[in-house]
Amino acid sequence: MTKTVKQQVTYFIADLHLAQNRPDITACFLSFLKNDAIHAEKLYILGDLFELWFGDDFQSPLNDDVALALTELSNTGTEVFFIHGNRDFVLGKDYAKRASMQLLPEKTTIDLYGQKAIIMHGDTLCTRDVDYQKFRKKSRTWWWMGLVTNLPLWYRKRLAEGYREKSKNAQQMKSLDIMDVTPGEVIRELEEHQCQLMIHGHTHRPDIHHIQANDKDAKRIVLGDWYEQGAWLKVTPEEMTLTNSPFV
Ligand SMILES: [Mn+2]
Repeated sequence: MTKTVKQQVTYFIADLHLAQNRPDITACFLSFLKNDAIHAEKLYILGDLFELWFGDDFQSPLNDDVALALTELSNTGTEVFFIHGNRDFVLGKDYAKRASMQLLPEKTTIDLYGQKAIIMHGDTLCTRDVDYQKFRKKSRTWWWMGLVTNLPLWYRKRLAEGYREKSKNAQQMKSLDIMDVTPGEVIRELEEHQCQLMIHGHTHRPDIHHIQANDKDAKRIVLGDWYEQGAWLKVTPEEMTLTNSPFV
């Protein structure tokens, strides 16, 4: 495997929602890995890489292609990190290993070219969505995880698909406000972790927000989703840029 020379570049992506029936998204992702991420030192995937995850024992051409492409990227010297999203939170150590991704805790602080940043999927910031937070709390417990991962695969598929339908319907009923982050929760996290920079996805509202935390200027960067185009945040020691890339 040939190592390639890496630039001082770090990429962040989230909410690709890769699915068998959306080859356009997968194609855009694979081209991003080959043409962009390959030049970077690090790639952080902040959750919802997959639309659904039934368990690491579920084999599909899509899961294989993604694992292979990420492994090829890692082999060139680009480090790949993964934080779970609400769609793929049962993605486990086995698949992470196959895809050469390093699993990170749901809230992680990193050194981003001299600046401390907190990174996460972003669903925990939506505290006004009480029903979802209740489900989240339950589904992250060891007993729930143990229970679910021991069910037969066909039953897990049915559960996951049912969960997606339910959450889609519930989302239509909820106000746009509830679906966005709670501003106070953002500030609380920045202050708890003594950070002036937060990067997350989940809300599908890409933007760079200038806010105040710890009595100083702070930034909250929201990553875009991949439903209509590729979307990533490129960070260098000089700048941070949100970019869209049309599907070809
Ligand atoms: Mn999400």
